[in-house]
Amino acid sequence: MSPRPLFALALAAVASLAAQPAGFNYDEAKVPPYTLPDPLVLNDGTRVRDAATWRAKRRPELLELFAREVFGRTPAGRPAAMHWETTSVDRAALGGKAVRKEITVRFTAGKDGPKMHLLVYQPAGAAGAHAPWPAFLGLNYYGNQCVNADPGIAMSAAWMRANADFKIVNHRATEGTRGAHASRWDVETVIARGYATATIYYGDLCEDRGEGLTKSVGALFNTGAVNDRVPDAWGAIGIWAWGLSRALDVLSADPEIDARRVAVHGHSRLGKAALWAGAQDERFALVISNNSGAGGAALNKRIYGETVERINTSFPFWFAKAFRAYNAREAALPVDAHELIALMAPRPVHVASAEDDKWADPRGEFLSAKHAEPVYALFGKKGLGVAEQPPVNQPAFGDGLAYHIRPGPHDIKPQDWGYYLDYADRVMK
Ligand code: GTR
Repeated sequence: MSPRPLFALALAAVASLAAQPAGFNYDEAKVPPYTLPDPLVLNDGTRVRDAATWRAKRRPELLELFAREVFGRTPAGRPAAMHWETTSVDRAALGGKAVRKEITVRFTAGKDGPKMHLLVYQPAGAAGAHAPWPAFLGLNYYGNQCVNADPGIAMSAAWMRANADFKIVNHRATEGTRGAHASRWDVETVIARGYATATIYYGDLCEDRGEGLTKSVGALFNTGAVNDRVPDAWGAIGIWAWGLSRALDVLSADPEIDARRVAVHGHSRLGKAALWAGAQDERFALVISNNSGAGGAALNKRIYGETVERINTSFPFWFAKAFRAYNAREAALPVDAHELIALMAPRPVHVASAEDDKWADPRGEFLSAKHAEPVYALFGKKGLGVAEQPPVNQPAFGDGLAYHIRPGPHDIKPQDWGYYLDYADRVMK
C-alpha cells in the first residue's frame, strides 16, 4: 500500500463506518415479523384479476401512493421551453471504437436557467449499419468526466460533494476526477457489446444537499425548502428521476439511438432514482437497480440495515416530507418496494445486491423482486424463476425479473455490468 496521509486514512475509516452504521439490525434472526400490502388489492378492497384492471386502476393508485407518501409529486412532461444543442461530436472517440456526443439541455428559453449536460457514447460504425443502438442511461456522481478517462469529455463546473480521494477541491471537480468512476461505468465493455451508454451529472438537476431543492430544477418548479415544502412536494430523488426522463426525451430525438430500447440504471441513491423514473415513465424498456437499498429496491417494512427514520434523518431532502410520517412506523406505510418494482410490469427489472452491503439489505432487495411476481403473472410472465435468493455469482435471469448478488462491497463492478449486459441481451436485443 502506498503511503497516504493520516487524514486520508481517517476519512476512509469514516466513509466505511458510514457504509454500515452501528445500532441497526444486521441479524436475520432479529428481523421482526412484517406484513406486506398485496399489490393486487385495490384501495377499495377489491381484487385485480387481469392486466387490464391493473393498468387502468391499480397502477395509477400505486403511482399516486408513491408520489403522495414517498417521493413527492413529479410535474407532468417536459417544460415547454426545454431545448438542447449538441456541443461536441467525436466520431473517433475511445481509440476509434466509439462515437462521443455532448449535449447541453436547457429547461427554460434563455441561457441562464437550469440545464444539464448529457454525455453519450455509442459504438463506432456507420449509422444505419447497426444503429439505432439500444442504450443504457444513468446518472453519475462526479460529473460526466468521472465515467471515463477520455480527455475529450467536458469537465463539470457544477458544485459537488466532497470526496475522500481529494479529487474534488472546494466542491468543484479537478482533472483528478477524470475516469475516477470508470470501473462503475465500464464504457468500453458496454460499447463492445453493442450498446450506447449515456449519462448526466445528478447535481446538474439537484445538488445532493438540502439547499439543492431551492436551486436548478427545484427552483424552476417552486419546490420549496427542505423543511418548508408541502408534504407531497418532490425531493431530490424525484428531481433526479425527472432528469432521466428529460434525457430520454433528448435521446428519443437522436436517430442513432433506439429510444424503444433504453435501460435506465443507477447505483445506490441513484438506483432509487432509476426505479422511480422507470416506475413513472413507461418508455424505459429495462430498469436496473444496483444496490439501491432503503427507499429503493429493499423492502422498508423489513427491519434490516437502513431504516426509514434513518434515511429521512440523514437525507431529509431526498424524499417528500410526507415520508417522514413513517419514521419508525414502517408498518403504517401503505406501499412497499415490491410495488415500486411491480409498477414496471411487464417491462423487465434487474435488481442487484452486493454481499457486504448489509446496509442496503440484500435479502430485502431480492424479496421485493420476488413479491412483485404476482403482478408480472398478470402479463403471463414467470418472474425470477427461483424460489429463494440465489447465492453469490449465480444470477437469476428470469422472465420479466432478474436478480443477482456478487461478492464485495457497495459499488458497481465490471461483474455487475457483465450480468446487466447478459440480461439486456435477452430482453432488449
Ligand atoms: C447512504 C444511504 C444509502 C445509499 C448510499 C449511497 O449513506 O444511507 O441509502 O443511498 O448512501 O447513495 O451511496
